[in-house]
Amino acid sequence: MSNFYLSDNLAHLQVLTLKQKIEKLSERGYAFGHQDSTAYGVGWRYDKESYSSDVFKVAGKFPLAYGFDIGQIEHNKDKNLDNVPFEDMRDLIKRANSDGGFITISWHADNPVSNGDSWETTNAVKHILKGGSHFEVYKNWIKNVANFLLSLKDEKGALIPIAFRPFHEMNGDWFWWGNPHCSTEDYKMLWLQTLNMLTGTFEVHNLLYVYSPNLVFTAKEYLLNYPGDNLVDILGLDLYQHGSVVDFKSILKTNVDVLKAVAKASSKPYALTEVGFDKVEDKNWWSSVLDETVAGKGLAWVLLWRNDSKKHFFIPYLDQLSASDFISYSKKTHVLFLGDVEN
Ligand code: BMA
Repeated sequence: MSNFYLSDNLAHLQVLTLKQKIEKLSERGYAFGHQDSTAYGVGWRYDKESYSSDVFKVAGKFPLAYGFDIGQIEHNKDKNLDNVPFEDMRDLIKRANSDGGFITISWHADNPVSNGDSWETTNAVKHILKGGSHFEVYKNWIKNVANFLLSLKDEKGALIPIAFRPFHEMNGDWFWWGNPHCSTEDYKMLWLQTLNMLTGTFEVHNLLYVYSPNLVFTAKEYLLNYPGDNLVDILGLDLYQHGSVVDFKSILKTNVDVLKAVAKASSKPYALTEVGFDKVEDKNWWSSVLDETVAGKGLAWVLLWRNDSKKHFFIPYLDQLSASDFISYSKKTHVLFLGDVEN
């Protein structure tokens, strides 16, 4: 059931249109998504001359959902934490958008108190809330985030709508915004403060807000840090295979069922905002593990993580063990790639 409510009540029309596009496509299947898909892959990097993706190299089609990460924009750096120049990222976002794809952005922010990276877990959340010692530092970071988001314009000069996914996997212990390092109240306050700063102070109105915990077993766990129905547009979930195929299928099923139940109760679209099996060491992973578990569940998109190198990748490269299954999988009519839905 769709509704017109958005977390940002001044959101531009194209934000609502994106939400509706996402809802509509989820009636037919799920969008296939990939992180940094066109920025680099195994053995290559984008160089302005050639536009590609490991998804395209193997399956002959581009993804429908494009993930990017703005970690390091907080310091106004030229490149993100994985060495993608922000200038290129902007061009790739424009291209994906004009081709009919949609964009989701995560933010592996550094620790604002210790200046370590996202995985440096010195307590920081309470210090960046209003009244805290690092509030001004944080505000300045959000200004840099806002400037980047406001620079994403299409060829007609209209702002590109983005499914923004800050402070993800907050129920894990690996990021400074994770549960052991801040209370759930402070997490929710951080979400509200960030949304208010972006929309109010810096007038960013091209975002849908996506909430994405990691592994859960119950709806109660899923909702532990949930900022509220009026502050979230899309419900997400991140989950990776670490153990056996059998275990992962059962965990994935539980997680998708929880996600679906919570999302149905709040009438919001839902997605697997990160998923994958690093190095895909299973020949039939795409058809027999991923699709068999997630097909027909009403998910809006399923986003595989990045293809960094032969040591860290989530999409097969040519000749990789799972490449031929990936090709069959990509032909399924409910797995939606670029060109499969009307712009
Ligand atoms: C992680 C890994 C890291 C990367 C980070 C942000 O899951 O892929 O290598 O820096 O995501 O993209």
